Amino acid sequence: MTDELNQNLYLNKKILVLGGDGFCGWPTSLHLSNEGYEVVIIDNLSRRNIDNELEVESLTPIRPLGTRIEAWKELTGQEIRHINLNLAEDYDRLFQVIQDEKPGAIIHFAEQRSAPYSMKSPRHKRYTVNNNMNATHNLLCAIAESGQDIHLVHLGTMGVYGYGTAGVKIPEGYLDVEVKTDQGDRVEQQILYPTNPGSVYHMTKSQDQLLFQYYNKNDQIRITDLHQGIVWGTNTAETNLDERLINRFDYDGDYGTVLNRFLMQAALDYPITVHGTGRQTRAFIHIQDTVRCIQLSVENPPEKGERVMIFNQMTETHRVGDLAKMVSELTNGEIAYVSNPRNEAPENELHVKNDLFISKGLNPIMLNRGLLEEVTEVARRYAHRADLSKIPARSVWTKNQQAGVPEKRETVTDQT
Ligand code: USQ
Repeated sequence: MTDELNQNLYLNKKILVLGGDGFCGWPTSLHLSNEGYEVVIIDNLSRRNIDNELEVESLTPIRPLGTRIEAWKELTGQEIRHINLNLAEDYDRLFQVIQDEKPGAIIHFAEQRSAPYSMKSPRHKRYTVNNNMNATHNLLCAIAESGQDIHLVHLGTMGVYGYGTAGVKIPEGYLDVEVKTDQGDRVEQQILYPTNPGSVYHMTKSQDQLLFQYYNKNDQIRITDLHQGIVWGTNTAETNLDERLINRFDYDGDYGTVLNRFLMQAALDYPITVHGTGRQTRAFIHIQDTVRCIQLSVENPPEKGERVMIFNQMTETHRVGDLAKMVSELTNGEIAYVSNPRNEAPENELHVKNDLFISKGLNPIMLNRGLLEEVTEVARRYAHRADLSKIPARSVWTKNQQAGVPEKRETVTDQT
């Protein structure tokens, strides 16, 4: 029976990509479509609406989703469909889509993904919790209700672990522990690695883990949870095919992530904003590897009844300050040590296992001069689109933190 189910899952090449218009979702949709999957994007365009709210745009000129999809069809003959629905609010339509489409897999990117955005105000905290928790729960509930054997692949985060070290490399989701029983015996167990989120956003992804554990146990849903590090880079083989397919490049203080921000800052002759000491160590992955990892997960589903499969989707770790120095050397950019707007440890070590993806065939792309220069070139090409007043990170974690504004830009940014 299990073999038969596995076979069906393998043969069913229809995939729903929830959040398929976003930074990771769009290149993943194209990659899977290119690999012969039938892709249906489900997206309520919330990320574009947040750009409107924040009065900022992607540095690269991303086209409307309809134009992107048309361009893809024109170039490759492959059809990608789009269904506009709000997962967190429209359970009935979500259920109907699953009933109608009968996908083999669903990839779930459809969550608010910025830590600074999630910390801006009570409204942003509440939106992030309501949106992310309801989206994930509605999805699990609908898959269970459908009774279909659908493999759910979720984009989680390395941030669920916190960035500390317990004297061991961070394992892939589960920690071996030894418990002393009442009788004094020692029993070995594996538990979910204790979560230690650093923002409301990271907290929602920690909560997701419990939802997965429960629905996996109760309804035997096959689930893969990808604990991804910080993504860098912009384009992939597919988004590079035509300018109409170009991927997002977030550079603003809320959505821009650290390495892409440093490269963009240097390209625009803006100081490279290192928060605090710069001795924070984080995990990284290139966007091209993100899409490969998603494909590998789709093609290696857990067995029916197997516990949630957790992969650490990262390829290397770096200290933020070392990245700043590397970018500075590459570009002659100036480094500014600014106030850290986040409530985070000033320094940490980070050692992470990523054996599972390597065992499935990932040949990691490591940080290299050529790829760093490619991002810098993209940033230079679209430098005229940048609004410098949007660069500093102004979302503070508590009243004790201050915005990360480089000193000599204080006057410029305060005027805007
Ligand atoms: N940082 C700077 N200067 C900047 C921006 C950031 O020093 O201009 C520092 C931050 O203080 C932090 C580190 O760089 O110590 C990483 O910040 P980030 O914005 O690149 O990454 P983060 O907020 O952790 O979130 C991003 C994605 C999120 C994903 C996460 C993976 O937005 O969706 O889950 O990376 S991870 O960091 O491994 O948890």
